[in-house]
Amino acid sequence: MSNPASPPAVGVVDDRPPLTFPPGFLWGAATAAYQIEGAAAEGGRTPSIWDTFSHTPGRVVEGHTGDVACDHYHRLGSDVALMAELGLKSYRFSVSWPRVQPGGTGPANAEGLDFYRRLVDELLGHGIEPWLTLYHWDLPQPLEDVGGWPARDTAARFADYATLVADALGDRVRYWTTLNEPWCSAFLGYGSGVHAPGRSDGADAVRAGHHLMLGHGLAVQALRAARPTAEVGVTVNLYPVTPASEAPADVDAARRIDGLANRFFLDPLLRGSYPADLMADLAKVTDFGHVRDGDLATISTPLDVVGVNYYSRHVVAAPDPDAEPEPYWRAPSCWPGSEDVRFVTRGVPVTDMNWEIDAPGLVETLRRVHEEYTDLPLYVTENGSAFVDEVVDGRVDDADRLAYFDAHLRAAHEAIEAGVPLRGYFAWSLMDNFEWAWGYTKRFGMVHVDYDTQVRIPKSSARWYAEVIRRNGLAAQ
Ligand code: IFM
Repeated sequence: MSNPASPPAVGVVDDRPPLTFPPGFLWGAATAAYQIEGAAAEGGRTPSIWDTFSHTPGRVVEGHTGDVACDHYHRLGSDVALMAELGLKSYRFSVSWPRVQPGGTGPANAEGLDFYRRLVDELLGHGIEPWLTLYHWDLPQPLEDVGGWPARDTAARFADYATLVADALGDRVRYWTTLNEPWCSAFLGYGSGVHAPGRSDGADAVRAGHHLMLGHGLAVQALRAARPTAEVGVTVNLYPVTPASEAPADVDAARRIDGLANRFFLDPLLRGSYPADLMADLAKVTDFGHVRDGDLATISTPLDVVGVNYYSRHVVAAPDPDAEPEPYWRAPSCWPGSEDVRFVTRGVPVTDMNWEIDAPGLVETLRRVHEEYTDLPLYVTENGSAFVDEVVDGRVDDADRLAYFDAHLRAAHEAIEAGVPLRGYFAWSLMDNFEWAWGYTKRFGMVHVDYDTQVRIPKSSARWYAEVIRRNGLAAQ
């Protein structure tokens, strides 16, 4: 494969050295079930909250749904062959709960499990390590109908589901992630309501976050009981949170958002407690009466690995003292109790999601998790960017995305040199897919997908990444 030109821009002298990653570094790419599989009503699968949400007018841009998505359900063989061509060492995918346990309770659906068995066998046959995520946001709709994640019972249902999947696939899957980005499930799903199930209640969002973590802890125990040799972890999406100025009010705004975005999850999962300042911030939203004795011990059940998803940084400022009579923050918010904190843009380059590109933030994030929370092996389980792509003569030259990966891999290497036990990196995403409330309008893939024909075209970033994997590092520029 060719190694297309990498950043920086033409005319800029680049003396960056080649970088080599530690032996055995796990190079991968990630996807999620609802974003790629399609076959929404096939093989015994029943609706999840995302089927309901995406079929509700006005919820997803242009009314897009995951009904067909990338049709991966029917293209598993050729998709894995493509992964092998790119030289992936690992593939991180998620299991669709309503495909393997329709309705979210009761026995497993053999046809659903067979799909994942075939996927895993195909991966292993190509020497690609399967990395399985149990929950990437597709709660079976009947569980939402009886309360969803704000209801405590959902945590127990999740552990039952974990046992079904471990019994079926535990003999061939080594790496298990319980939840992907519980912040999104809780605060986008039940706070701002921009994600499924589209509910907007701060107290429900906080309860959902707690029960997601409780479900995680119970699932870790279930996985260990079913497969003592499994390597089990959780994936959190983390952001450095920077105050817009050194003014005490801005610094306090950063503390609050850091509490909700990062410490709400890191502290219970890795320290077995909620931060006192966060609980004080949330006092006007909830009395934490949903937390029962023993929950935090369950939530902090020891793990083998921690997954970090990193995309960008938050820069925040204190509430606007001149806010209008009907302040913007009356709208449903994903920051309960801190709705009035302002998110500031710095004018630095952004991706097509309007997210600031901030590679040093990855170093900061990984160092923080390692230095403040855990000695466990860390994996970047997602990192990537959406940009507008153009197919020209059958090629997609995605120089922006390639530069984003390059900068973040250099950051990952810097973190390793600073002592972080970073063991692997998964690009988000293997291929363009259903970007939740944005439907198919945002492209994160290293592989371009034509949604009319389902033709896949590896972009320049994919060819470049293949070369990175082959060298186990970055070439001198
Ligand atoms: O597409 C999502 C993914 O499902 C979870 N992490 C962030 C990605 C980009 O928004």
